[in-house]
Amino acid sequence: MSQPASLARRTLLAALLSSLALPLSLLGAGPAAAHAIVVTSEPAVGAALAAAPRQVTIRFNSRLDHARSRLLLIGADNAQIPLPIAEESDPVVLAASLPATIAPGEWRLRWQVLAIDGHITRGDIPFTLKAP
Ligand SMILES: [Cu+2]
Repeated sequence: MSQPASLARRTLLAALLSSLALPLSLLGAGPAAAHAIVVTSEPAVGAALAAAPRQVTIRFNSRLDHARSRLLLIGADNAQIPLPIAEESDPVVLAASLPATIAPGEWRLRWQVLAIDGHITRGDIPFTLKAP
């Protein structure tokens, strides 16, 4: 009678351990795998544009929380213009309209995004608007 009982206990223990193993392995793999980093952007890093873009678009490797992500346009004088995040159906894309007129010169697009894994990443995309 003790044999089946201890077998049942070991089976239960094994089941408990394997149910723990999945969340633990997800925790181990998640942070490194899911940080949002830029895949492509429009304008691209270092772009020299002849005309001011109407919209900026940044594509990431991970789904974003758009409500908790930010975009700033920073001029050569370090003035910061917050850009309202556009409604975007693609969960990995951050987009915003630019002000109607931006002056020729050096600009930086500063992004900060919250990925769905809960981690915040940020970076700059510098570009130049050439004088006409
Ligand atoms: Cu992460």
